[in-house]
Amino acid sequence: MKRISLTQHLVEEQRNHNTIPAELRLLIEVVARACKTISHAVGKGALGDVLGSANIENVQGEVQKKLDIISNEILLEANEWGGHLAAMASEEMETIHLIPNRYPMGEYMLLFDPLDGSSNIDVNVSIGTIFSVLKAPDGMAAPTEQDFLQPGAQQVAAGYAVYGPQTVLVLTTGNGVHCFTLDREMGSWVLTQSNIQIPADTREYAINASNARHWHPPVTRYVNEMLAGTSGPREADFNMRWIASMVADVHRILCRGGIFMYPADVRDPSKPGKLRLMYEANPMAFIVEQAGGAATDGHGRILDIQPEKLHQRVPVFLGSKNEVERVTAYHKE
Ligand code: AHM
Ligand code: MG
Repeated sequence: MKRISLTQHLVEEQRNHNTIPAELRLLIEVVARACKTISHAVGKGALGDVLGSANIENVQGEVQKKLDIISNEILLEANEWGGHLAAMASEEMETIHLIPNRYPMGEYMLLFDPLDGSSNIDVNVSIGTIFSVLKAPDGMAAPTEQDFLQPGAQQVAAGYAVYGPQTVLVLTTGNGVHCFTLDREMGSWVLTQSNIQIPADTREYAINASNARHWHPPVTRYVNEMLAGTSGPREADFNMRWIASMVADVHRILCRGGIFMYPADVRDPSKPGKLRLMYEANPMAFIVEQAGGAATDGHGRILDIQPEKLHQRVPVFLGSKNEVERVTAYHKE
């Protein structure tokens, strides 16, 4: 098999489709390199003194793990000096991170969830990094939080890495979704799947069912109909999977189809769901749509939402198109 490296893929995509200018290519390669470093730290586990809590709360009010902080630092340091970025924003930081003025400023803005699936870090279950790339508004002098508040449809690139039995990087620049596997001996990303397509139909769903008593009626109806199996209105049996790492759940859906849900519920109206629009929902929605799937907040397309706050939360329904459309239709009835 002829091996195509991430660099070769990016160069060829630029040559053939003109979607990856040099600065964006640098950005993607720097993020991919940072993911390699994070993968290495994750893989050390107890041998690396990286497990456990850092006993600090982040802006979301969640206690940070040591690896959350380490991964955040790795991404910040890797991306500061290249001249490709104007600013960064992270799920783990309250405010945006400006590029120190000893370095040149570029035209892109990078957002990330440095280590998604934090509750799985200490128990050796797959976790990952999610990232999203926006263009700085024309004529922007000093970046502000406001400059980041662009609908997901304006992303120029998005991707995630999964640190699991294999370390993989999944990427889109708006021209399909491609997967690279980390060759751990060589330290290089090798293209292992191009133009991934999510099947439109599925018999597999993912939701944290422990919240069932708090769900809104359309979600309860949708899940109950699946639970009813062959004798219910769907006339089919469904399987359930919940890894509690969005990266790993979404990756499974990219590989074999499925629907992933983190709905809003009747509890705190100021927290519609758990997942964050800018660091989780938008990049995953971009990837899923590019793979032929769909992503909504139960009402409309996630990528069309005009963000109001950097850390805003959003309900998420994504994956196989026909199922996402069905649960979205239930919200309209
Ligand atoms: P995190 O970014 O703090 O890790 O939280 C996001 C994670 C997602 O990866 C996952 O889908 C969800 O939280 C799991 O939630 P729950 O704890 O309700 O199972
Ligand atoms: Mg997360």
